[in-house]
Amino acid sequence: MTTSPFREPLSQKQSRAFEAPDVIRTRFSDALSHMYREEVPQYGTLLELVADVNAAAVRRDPLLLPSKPDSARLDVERHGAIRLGTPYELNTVRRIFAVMGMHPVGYYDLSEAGVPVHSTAFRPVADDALATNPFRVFTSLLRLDLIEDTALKDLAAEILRKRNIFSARALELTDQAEARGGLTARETDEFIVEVLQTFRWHGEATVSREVYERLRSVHRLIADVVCFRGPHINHLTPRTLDIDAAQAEMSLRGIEPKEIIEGPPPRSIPILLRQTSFKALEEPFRFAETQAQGVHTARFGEIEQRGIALTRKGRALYDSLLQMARSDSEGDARKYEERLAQAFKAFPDTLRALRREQLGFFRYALLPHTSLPAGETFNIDDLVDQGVVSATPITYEDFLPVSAAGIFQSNLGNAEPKAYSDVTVQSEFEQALGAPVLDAIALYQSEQDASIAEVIRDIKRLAP
Ligand code: OOG
Ligand code: NI
Repeated sequence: MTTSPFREPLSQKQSRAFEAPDVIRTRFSDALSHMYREEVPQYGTLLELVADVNAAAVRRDPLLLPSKPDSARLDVERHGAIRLGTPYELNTVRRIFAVMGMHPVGYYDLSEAGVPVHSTAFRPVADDALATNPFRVFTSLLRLDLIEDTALKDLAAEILRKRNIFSARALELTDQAEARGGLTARETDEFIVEVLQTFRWHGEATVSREVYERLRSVHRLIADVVCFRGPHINHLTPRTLDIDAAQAEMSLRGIEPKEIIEGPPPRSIPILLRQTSFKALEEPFRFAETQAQGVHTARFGEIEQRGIALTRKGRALYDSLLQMARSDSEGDARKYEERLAQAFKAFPDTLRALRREQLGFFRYALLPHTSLPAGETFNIDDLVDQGVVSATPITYEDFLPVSAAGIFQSNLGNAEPKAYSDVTVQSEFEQALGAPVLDAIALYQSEQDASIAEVIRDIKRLAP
């Protein structure tokens, strides 16, 4: 077992009477998926499309199916996103997700890209929890401090102060889970129903048309976060094995995808994350007071393909090559794709090079029936080259700030983004959250290190 420095706080205290956090997470993710399919029927189309594309991809090339544990979780794998308004909301959401074995990983500052939020991703952390169900929620907190108009800022803060996005019972059950160390099966049933309420679409705004329009004219995102009774889940993203095929198939099934796929270009060895989305749909709602009808666009669809997690060195190379392709704003989407492909020629594209140059993370394991080398010190790369040890890419479980900004922009109607000139305020975010965010790269590193330590231990134990 991996000796990750991170231990599930709940499982330690857990007794047999409690449902495992993995089970609660899977049940919640399923329930959310059902609800979202009802709310946004195109999401159902997306799920069918991805299932078809994945099946076809594996038929064409069986090697495309990731090795375990990735292959086993593919059918249940998805991520969602919510946007919150206050520190209290973020703090409480953290506590709720902890009950499901999900913890904040990473800090994403989107203000540089003209989106007035900062974010984290709640996800499972331990490798066995990830293997069971890697459900993640990209969670953003609105930054009212970036709004210049003080009167409007105060108004928004006042509206947010008055709302309560959690049911009393959801809060009670969360307290209970923390105090006792878990939830029973019956409490879990209730917890899921109650927490789902926070994520659903509420067809009534908390504000008048006038206030909605005022907030919307500053930034569409601000109206989306401030004017409703809850942080409606705004997308749920299934994972595909072939995003280029999925992108092409979207148009064929009457879904209009955004022009470019975010992230790295197509490669033989996928790295990090590639994503595409379709535009937000128009949903009717009622304004407060007059009950007049309005239409709001917030919820959209997204598909993603995941590849190997990169080391700090690999990530630095990725960031610089992406920057190179993006710095030149000439031309259309096709031109951008060409520049991207050109720039990424500098990124090694074989497993061996990614491993040898320490660009990607791998999980190592001793292969059965091999003759073991003797000795005191071992070089893991040599052991792999000698055919004694296998190296399986570790999947990237996180998000990418530039891609996330692109996704935000496209569903906010491609308004010309203007960057907020501001320093990153991770410490403020963590204060609101009530906990530090975990460092994603450190998590991958510790998984890789633990697998190497186990290999060496095994060799020393088994070698003649
Ligand atoms: C979140 C957008 C970011 C992703 O996959 O990068 C995201 C949002 O629009 O609230 O989900
Ligand atoms: Ni997303």
